[in-house]
Amino acid sequence: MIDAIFHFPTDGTPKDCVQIKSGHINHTYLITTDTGVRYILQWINQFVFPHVDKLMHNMSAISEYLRAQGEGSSAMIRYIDTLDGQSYYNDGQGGAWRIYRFVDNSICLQHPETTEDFCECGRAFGAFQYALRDFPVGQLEETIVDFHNTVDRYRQLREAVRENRASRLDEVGEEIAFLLEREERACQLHRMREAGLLPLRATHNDTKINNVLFHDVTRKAICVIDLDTVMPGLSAFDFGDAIRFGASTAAEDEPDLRKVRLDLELYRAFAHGFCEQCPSLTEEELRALPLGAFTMCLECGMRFLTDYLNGDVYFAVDRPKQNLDRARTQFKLVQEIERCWDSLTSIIREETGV
Ligand code: GN1
Ligand code: MG
Repeated sequence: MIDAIFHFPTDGTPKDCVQIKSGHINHTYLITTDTGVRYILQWINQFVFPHVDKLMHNMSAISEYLRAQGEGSSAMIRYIDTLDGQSYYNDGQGGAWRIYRFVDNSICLQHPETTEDFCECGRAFGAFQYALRDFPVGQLEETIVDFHNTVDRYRQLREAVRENRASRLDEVGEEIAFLLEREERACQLHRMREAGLLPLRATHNDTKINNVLFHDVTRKAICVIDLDTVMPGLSAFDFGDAIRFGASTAAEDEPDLRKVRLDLELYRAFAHGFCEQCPSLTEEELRALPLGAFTMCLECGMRFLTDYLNGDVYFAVDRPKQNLDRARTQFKLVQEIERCWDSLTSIIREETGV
């Protein structure tokens, strides 16, 4: 049993502990007590999130706000304070831990099993964004500075190329050329954000389908989870990141690129659910959604490639070259988006009238 759990009040004595292997940053465990109550225990990676207090501040600001709005607003899990009243447990050895009660009847999908699942995922993230439409974004701490600043991500790539810490540069010439050719377009949303051409929203920033809890019987979304990266951002990022992960026909680290395609029916299903539940999106925001998909695939691929060059220090890997495979699937998706561009824009038009 992991000692950290004993620093929280639990119903019964912790008995079983199983690690849940999803996510590349934090570690997650399912704990069951002798009275059959289940908890999710998480170890927060402080290399990635050095300011755990900022992150927990955002959680409580958002949950208080949503609760005050009452019924109809997006549901949220509740973290449980430690026995001495802290929002997380500091184990004194660099580890920060937190828990919440497992949500009964909930399941987590690694991939949409039907288009309806993905439409429902869109509804969940759309509703989340809509519930926070008037949230004062200035109250949010930036848990990771410059998280979706694509200009800065290019700077980090160039630094990794210069330093070539893991001596892997020779392998990735083609990938680097691919990124440099697309730099201007990849940075377009960031520049529009800086110029104030798109509204700054409280965005989730990690909208993979496995960050939505579904009801195991009804398949309706219960709530969105993993709010560590909720920060001021663009709606197109949330839309695009969900498409990046959920509308791909293959796993994020699939080595056989022939299997990686963009599924337009899934794209449409997500767009339908997202826009239906987030009627506050402006016309400019709706028009920016396809560019959000392009930007998120490219940026995420660039982050995987940068980490590969740095020696896999950020994203957890369980085999060699996994980060390179991840980068390549993202670049294949970028090519798919370029190839299907007209369909992507007309689907948004058909779904929203814009
Ligand atoms: C990371 O750990 P996970 O899977 O929730 C990453 C996201 C990436 C994602 C790629 C804080 O999220 O930004 O899109 O991997 N989170 C952080 O799968 O960097
Ligand atoms: Mg996550």
